Amino acid sequence: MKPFAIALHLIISTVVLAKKNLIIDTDLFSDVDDAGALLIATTSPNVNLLAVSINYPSSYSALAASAILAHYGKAHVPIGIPRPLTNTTFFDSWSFTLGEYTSKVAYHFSGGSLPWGRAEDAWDPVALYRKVLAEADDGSVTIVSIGFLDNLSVLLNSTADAHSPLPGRTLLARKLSELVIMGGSFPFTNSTGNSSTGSWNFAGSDPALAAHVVNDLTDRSSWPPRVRVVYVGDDVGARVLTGGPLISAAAAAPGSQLKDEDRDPVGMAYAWYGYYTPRPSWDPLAVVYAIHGLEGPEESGESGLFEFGNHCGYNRVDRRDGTNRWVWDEGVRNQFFLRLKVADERAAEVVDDLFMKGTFGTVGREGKQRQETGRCNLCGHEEL
Ligand SMILES: *[C@@H]1O[C@H](CO)[C@@H](O)[C@H](O)[C@H]1NC(C)=O
Ligand SMILES: *[C@@H]1O[C@H](CO)[C@@H](O)[C@H](O)[C@H]1NC(C)=O
Ligand SMILES: *[C@@H]1O[C@H](CO)[C@@H](O)[C@H](O)[C@H]1NC(C)=O
Ligand SMILES: *[C@@H]1O[C@H](CO)[C@@H](O)[C@H](O)[C@H]1NC(C)=O
Ligand SMILES: CC(=O)N[C@H]1CO[C@H](CO)[C@@H](O)[C@@H]1O
Repeated sequence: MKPFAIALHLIISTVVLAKKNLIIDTDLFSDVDDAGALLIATTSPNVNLLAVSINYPSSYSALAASAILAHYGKAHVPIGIPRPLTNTTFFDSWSFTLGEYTSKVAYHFSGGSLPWGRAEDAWDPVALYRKVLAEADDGSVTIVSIGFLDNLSVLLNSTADAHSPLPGRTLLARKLSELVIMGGSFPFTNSTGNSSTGSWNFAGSDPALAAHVVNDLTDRSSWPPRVRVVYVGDDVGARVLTGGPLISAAAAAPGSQLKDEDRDPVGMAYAWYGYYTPRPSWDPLAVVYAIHGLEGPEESGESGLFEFGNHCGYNRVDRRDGTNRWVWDEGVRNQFFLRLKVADERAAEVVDDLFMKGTFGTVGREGKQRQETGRCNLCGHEEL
């Protein structure tokens, strides 16, 4: 090979090597940042998305995930959801300001492996996990949990099936490279008075199952130290408000010049859910870390986007209420909690940039609508 060809080959192999096998476990339902996280994961050139596991049983969650995956050209990525399915839609009984988006995305952007009305065709989440893990190379999979831990608890307890003879926990420990868990407060839940409330992802469904998964990870006889566990606490994304540029560009209000086919499902989701207002970035930042590590994407700058808040120890969740606290054990060196290393505004720019590039700037995207119409009024990028 000529030097140039060798250099090119090296670059290409590095890019191929850098692709991360990712599984996303999401409660795509009660907040819209899960949709933003899916946008980043489906449009990142660094990701090989193996599966999307949904941990909330609304049929609209599965259909919306399918619509989003298909829109960004990832219709082939399998989707799992627990049964029995309901047709529940989100209702904001906390502040009466938030809107519902999954049924609307599912209906208006219907597509992919689970088009409108076909939610029952989705995988059982645990069967899907077991299949995808069994097929992956050892130590090659990153799971990013951006919702409840229920399905992971069922997976841990699962036994041999057609996909693998291994118990769930052994299968996971063998295949995982990194487990990224969005949820918790670090180093501990601030319980003042009698109102100790755990983080949403730990307490919002079944705190005992969140405790089962998190506390199991400290069992060193089952979890090899090479499996890294990283917690993205509530503080990391809480004040990183994103989605604004995406809403303006791809989800302009009715009556604007924007053509229907140029609307973006995730932009519309942000518009519907937050009423045209940006949202915190808990889940997008968890996915950004899972893909890019501490440095973040190249947009983050020299110093990197995140840092670890600890050098040792592990997390402990209370099974009664989902509260958590860090145990500073010098003997445990594979578990970390994340802190933002840059200002909230800077982190927001990085996330918004990924949203915009994902929606408008992906080279070779198979997104069906734009491919058919061959145009994109709002794109500032020549590759489209
Ligand atoms: C949900 O809605 C679909 C479509 O209208 C219907 O076929 C299905 O039976 C409903 N499921 C439940 C649990 O109500
Ligand atoms: C899995 O097993 C543990 C006990 O080993 C139990 O506490 C937990 O509830 C089980 N998970 C599910 C989803 O049943
Ligand atoms: C815990 O919360 C209380 C009330 O919001 C606050 O005054 C206190 O500073 C907090 N403590 C810590 C350690 O964050
Ligand atoms: C906590 O609960 C106890 C007993 O239920 C009650 O007497 C006390 O007033 C409560 N404290 C606060 C700060 O709510
Ligand atoms: C929150 C939730 O829906 N958890 C489910 C995870 O998956 C198992 C079965 O695969 C269900 O029984 C749980 O309800």
